[in-house]
Amino acid sequence: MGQTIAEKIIAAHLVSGEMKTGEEIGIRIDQTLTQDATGTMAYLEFESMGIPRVKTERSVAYVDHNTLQSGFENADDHRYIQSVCAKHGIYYSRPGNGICHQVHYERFGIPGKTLIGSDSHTPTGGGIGMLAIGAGGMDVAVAMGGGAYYIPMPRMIRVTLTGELRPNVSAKDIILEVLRILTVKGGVGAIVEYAGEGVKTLTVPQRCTITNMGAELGATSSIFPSDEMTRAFLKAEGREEDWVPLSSDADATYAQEIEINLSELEPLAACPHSPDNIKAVKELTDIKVDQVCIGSCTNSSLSDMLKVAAMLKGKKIADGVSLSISPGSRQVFSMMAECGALTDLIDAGARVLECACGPCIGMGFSPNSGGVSLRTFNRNFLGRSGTKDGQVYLVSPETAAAAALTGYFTDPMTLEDTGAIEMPEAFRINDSGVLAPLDEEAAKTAEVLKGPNIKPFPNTHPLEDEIKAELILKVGDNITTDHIMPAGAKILPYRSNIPYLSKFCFAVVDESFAERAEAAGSGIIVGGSNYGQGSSREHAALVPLHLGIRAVVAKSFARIHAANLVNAGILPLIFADPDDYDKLEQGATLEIKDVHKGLKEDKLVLLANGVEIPLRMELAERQKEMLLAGGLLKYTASK
Ligand code: MIC
Ligand code: SF4
Repeated sequence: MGQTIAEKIIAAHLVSGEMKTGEEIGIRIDQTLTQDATGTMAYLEFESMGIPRVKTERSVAYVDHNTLQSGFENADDHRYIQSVCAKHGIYYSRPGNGICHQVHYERFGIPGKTLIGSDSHTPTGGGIGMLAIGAGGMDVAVAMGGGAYYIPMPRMIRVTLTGELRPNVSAKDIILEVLRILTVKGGVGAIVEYAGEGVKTLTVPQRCTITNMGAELGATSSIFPSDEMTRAFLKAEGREEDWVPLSSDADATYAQEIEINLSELEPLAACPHSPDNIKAVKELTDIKVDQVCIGSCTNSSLSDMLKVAAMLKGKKIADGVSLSISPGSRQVFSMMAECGALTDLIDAGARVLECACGPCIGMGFSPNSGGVSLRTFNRNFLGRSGTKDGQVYLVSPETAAAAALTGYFTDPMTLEDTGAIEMPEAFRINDSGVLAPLDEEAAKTAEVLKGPNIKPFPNTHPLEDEIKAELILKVGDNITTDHIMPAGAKILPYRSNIPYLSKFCFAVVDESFAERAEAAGSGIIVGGSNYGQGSSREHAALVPLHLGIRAVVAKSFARIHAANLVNAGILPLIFADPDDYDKLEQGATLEIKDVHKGLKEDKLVLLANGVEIPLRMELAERQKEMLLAGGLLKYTASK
């Protein structure tokens, strides 16, 4: 039987399990990436394994999230990451060198290879034909140590693209259309493959915009074929030798198929506060805009920047609008400077920020109270911008530039077409922002530098046979990790200090949560469907662990978060009948008996005021053993 692209890569990397949808498989990992906000934890975890040198073909640590040093904390963390990389064989991409996903596909990604990264947008690499997956820091640490990465074998979705995009309609509109069709839950447990004649019209950076935002579908990954377009991109990066062709077999089968005619697509926007709340831009034109932010790992490539510069050239942004531009990488930034596009942006009134995540993770540029912010980013969750009542819309660079000019939501198709962007045949290559690790001899005596901000991990517990705890918090559907463990400029410096971070746990939902949980000593959280969607931050599991959370009972879970809970030794339990969710009240005392036996048999019963609520689990045998041992690190140590 024929295979899809992802199935071919999985088959070539399979170390355990059978490739049957839903069954756990282990795959060998060729490359890893981390970023600083999840990286400190990942490297502490790696160090605790006592392995002198990473066993991957290439591991890279990026510093791109915490680039505002308003105290010693981030600077200490960066120094720690740099020193740990030098010692253990990891490449270190310095702050200012760019956003991890952008730099990785420019400089390191290779079609056909596997990549896991401690960031949920790692699937960006699918744009050059990698099997790239977001994971928790502990899983990345294990992969750096040569261990396999485990996932349930995904089902395959094919999105066939026909036709060609019209002027001022862009790759962002394609993925927004996919989000409209599939929603933020539609990709859970799936790999989305793009196929059809339309694929040939999309450049690698455009493809990477689409695979990047596949994370918002909840998908395990997204992937494009590796074709002549991929080859041309790698050639322009001076890496043509890394190219291999990759495509699916004609008789490959898919669990679901979607078709999108690019010629009919129009500019779209994801409205507050969810990436799947899609409307056509032309329906929104009476909305006045306060802020426009262009950048992030979704839309910060050279072609995105040149398009915006062309639209703004010789013009001024509207008086009521504040415009930020964050180029995705030093390569993009220097090429913008070289060709004069940067001057056009500065002259038009843009505020140019450094090559980093910046406003996307709430690092500055929070909108005014109730402010409307149009962003080329990938997430518009409540409060993520740093302004709780901020109204964030996700749009293409073209729609963003149009609004910056007029001060209102404006369909860019109604503006004069500035024409297609001419891309250079070769990109400017300057890898001075990446530091190679020390050689093995020098590494032996190299020191790892830890500052006082780095606190030890929370202690995990072997699983108790009986859990009796208060239902500390009951939340609804689609709770994101930004709700559980918010980010932003005020809190991000403490990503290696779990006790301090814990004060902010669930603060956007219920400010008293952390205090109540700590006072109770042990607790259970109840959630709706798609609990834990969004980022890969394992802090959304480690912090609840620190606060005594023993189990989360939900209608369904997002993949990375469920894995992070298990890695932290917290039980992710599912209502056998989703309607039972309504029977539970915050504050109730909950009991689960015979936990060990129930875990073996995949069924447990929750007792709430005499009412019995049947629960189920979606756990592999390996994960059950891990829970019994008290999480991934204890489990690994016991082996
Ligand atoms: C995000 O976009 O939410 C982040 C910040 O990049 C996270 C990682 C983190 O919380 O550090 C992600 O996507 O995994
Ligand atoms: Fe950074 Fe935003 Fe991309 Fe996350 S989504 S990696 S915060 S740019």
